[in-house]
Amino acid sequence: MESNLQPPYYENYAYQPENLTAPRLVNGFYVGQQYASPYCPATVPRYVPRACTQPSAPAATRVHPISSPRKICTPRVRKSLCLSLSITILLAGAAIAGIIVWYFVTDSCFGSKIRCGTLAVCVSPSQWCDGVNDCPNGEDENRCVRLYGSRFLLEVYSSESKDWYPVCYDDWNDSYGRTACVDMGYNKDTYFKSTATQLTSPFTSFMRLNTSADGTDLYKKLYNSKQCSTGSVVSLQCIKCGLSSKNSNPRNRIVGGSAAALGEWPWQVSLYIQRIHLCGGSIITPEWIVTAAHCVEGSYSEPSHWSVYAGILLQQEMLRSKGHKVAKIISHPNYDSETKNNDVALMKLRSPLMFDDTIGPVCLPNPGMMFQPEQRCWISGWGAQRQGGNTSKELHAAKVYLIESSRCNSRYVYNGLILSTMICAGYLEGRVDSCQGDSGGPLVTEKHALWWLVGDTSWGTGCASVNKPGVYGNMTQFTDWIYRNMQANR
Ligand code: 4AZ
Repeated sequence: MESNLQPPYYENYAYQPENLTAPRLVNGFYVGQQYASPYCPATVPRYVPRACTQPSAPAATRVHPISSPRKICTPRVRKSLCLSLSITILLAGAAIAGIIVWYFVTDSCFGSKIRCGTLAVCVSPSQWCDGVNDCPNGEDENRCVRLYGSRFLLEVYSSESKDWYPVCYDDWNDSYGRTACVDMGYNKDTYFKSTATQLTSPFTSFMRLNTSADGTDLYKKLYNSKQCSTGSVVSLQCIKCGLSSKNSNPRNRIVGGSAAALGEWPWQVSLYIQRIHLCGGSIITPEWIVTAAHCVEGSYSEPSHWSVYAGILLQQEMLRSKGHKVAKIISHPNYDSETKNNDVALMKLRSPLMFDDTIGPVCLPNPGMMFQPEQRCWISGWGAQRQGGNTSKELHAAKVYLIESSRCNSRYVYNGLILSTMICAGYLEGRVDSCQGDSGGPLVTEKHALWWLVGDTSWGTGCASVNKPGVYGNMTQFTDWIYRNMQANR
């Protein structure tokens, strides 16, 4: 589990117009709003040859004057020459040692090279997604596909032009769809469907399948093309997600919410430690739960201590059943317990959940998805129904609205504490909010008849107080990290 972003990476940010035409990347990098990325900046120093070996013999033995006339080479001159040579060699040695330490401690990928996962192996950008495994674990051939926007447009990264392209539906089939989903980090068993989508906007370049090409590697079969013969591109859904079997109840009775119905929020889970509900979570695949990093901090990071309950509304019912055991907990490596930056974690279950009307995954937001500045969302959980209260006996949910970060960061609200990995939702007038025990649980929105995970409940000053709305992990910032970890821990 590592934190550095690896191209071809793709971040999506809230509050951006969904643009299906404009290229999102320049030279393989997102050109929209960026947050400081620790990943190989363009300005890193160019590769410095490391073959700077020094003779290991004492400096004095290396001074061999070709001819040393006795008059010049007096003992005094020889002594000072030796001294200055020794100092020079010592300084050079220290500099080389420094460079070597720096090389291993910091990023060893000099110049424009890209690191293979967490290994000290680097490859050039043109080796990424070129159909050849150049990294020891093949990391350069993972994550070469992404789904773009709310219509799940399949896009493939081209190592040649260092950009993402939609894929022509010509000759596409479910087998290719499954391969692309597995590359993203999904299990092949969750594969849902590939559909032909008419592009409403003029793309100028596509990826096309050459079915007569040798081998089974999807990426070796793809080539750049100016058009698709069918005129349509692939829309790919790797999991049937975001379906609620009930229309959400618009009554506003969490704090200020109302009791939920079974199947209304089928992705909501209750996370238990020793028969006590501690946090909420959201199902994203049969095996993976998204929650908050602060829920699994310190002594709570031991997977065997946790039980996960899905498809149950009442806490007393959970106490009567066994729940699902947790195999692995992965906390965001850049989670900061002080600032709550990157407050997200993944739980991998020991056995997969069986999906039905009451248990099912929420959709992870795709890059390029737009949320309105005041998008209507919902929060749910078994958290307290008032500040300082007990966790609630039944699942509650409430309607909240996103609050723009500029507003949420204003002096009277959170005065600059809202980072790009956070998103505010609720009401500045108070009354409705998440509270203790809702942490890790979902902030969702409905778009194009599907429910999407916008955030995970993270923090706030009190609950439902004036000018102190709930703060959630900004899921659009975490999807790449989530896929990368699902991929690496399958
Ligand atoms: C908590 O401690 C917590 N009002 C969750 C949400 C909020 C505050 C605290 C937001 O779990």
